[in-house]
Amino acid sequence: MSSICSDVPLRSIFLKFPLAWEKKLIMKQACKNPVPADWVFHMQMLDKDACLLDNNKLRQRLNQLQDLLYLYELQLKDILENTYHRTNSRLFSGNRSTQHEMLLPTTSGNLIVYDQDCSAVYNQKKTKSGYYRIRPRADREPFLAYCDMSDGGGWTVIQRRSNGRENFNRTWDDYKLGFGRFQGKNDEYWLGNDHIYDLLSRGERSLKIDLMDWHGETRYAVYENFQLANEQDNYRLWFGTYSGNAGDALSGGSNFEHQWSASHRGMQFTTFDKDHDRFLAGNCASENKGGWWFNRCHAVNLNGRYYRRGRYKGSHDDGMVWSTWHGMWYSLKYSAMKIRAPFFIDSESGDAISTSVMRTSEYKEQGNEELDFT
Ligand SMILES: [Ca+2]
Repeated sequence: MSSICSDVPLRSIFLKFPLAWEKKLIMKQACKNPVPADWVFHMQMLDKDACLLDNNKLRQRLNQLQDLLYLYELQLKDILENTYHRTNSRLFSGNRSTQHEMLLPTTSGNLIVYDQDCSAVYNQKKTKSGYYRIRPRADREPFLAYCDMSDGGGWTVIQRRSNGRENFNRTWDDYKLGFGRFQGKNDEYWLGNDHIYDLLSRGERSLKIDLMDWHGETRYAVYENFQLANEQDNYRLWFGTYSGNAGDALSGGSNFEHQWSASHRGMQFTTFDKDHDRFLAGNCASENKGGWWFNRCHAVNLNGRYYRRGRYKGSHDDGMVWSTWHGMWYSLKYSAMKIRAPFFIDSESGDAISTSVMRTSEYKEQGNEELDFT
């Protein structure tokens, strides 16, 4: 007859009674009352099954933890290097399984905490310009935006034109959701009216517009109290006091008559497929080749056609216009619209654009052609 005194199942019994005096007691009891061989065999099988089960569970858990580690390593890399992962990447779509969430220690919370805007990113001592994933509203998905950390830092770029590669003659929905490339520091994009609205609705905002012409000259305009209404009010535009050296074109210029028909203050957003402008006989977005807060029609058309020579001709003043600087028939080379919390305000000129934009000669060297999106 086999005895439990010398058999394997003791290991599992000992695991449950780890103290030395407990083990001694068990040994004593077991050796006093030898156990029948079939019972020992049965216990051995149970012990083996339990071991296998435990082993499988541990292995499964290990795999899950390895997956999680991989996931968070990638996310960390995403944040640290500002690399762009397209939204179709499941890793970043927020669709992590609930099982993963449940596995997280309860004290850790969400490991990825997104900053609400680029000012918040800057305040986290992340002072390198680049693309960051931000989340102005906790109940919406985070999204990428270029954070301009020069020029005082903390700017969230909502629009950029720099090379004419992106089509800005787009639908309401495109302007609502945003479009363009979010990779290179000069990539052209529109952040999206919903995203801009969410950023602005967090509080009063300052808007700064950096401009460059085809001679490399730069100008800027700053507007206090930049606000948008929501989509129900067609993203109606509001802005306060102007400062800068580009001229107050958003208010329609210095001419009072022009202001009445060209000021963008209080205007709703118009695209070629949704007309909310004050031009009764037509659609300003169709004429001027981009979505904007048109009056009848504009003194600023920064989402207009990208002409590569500055001066242009046409049946409509559809270029990238800032009328108070170069007039209606000059299309600029570069524009960046960026917003920031007012406590960040300083009115220094955006020197950064002179280094971040290619010079005209470089464009030509690279064989860039004028793109026509009409
Ligand atoms: Ca109209």
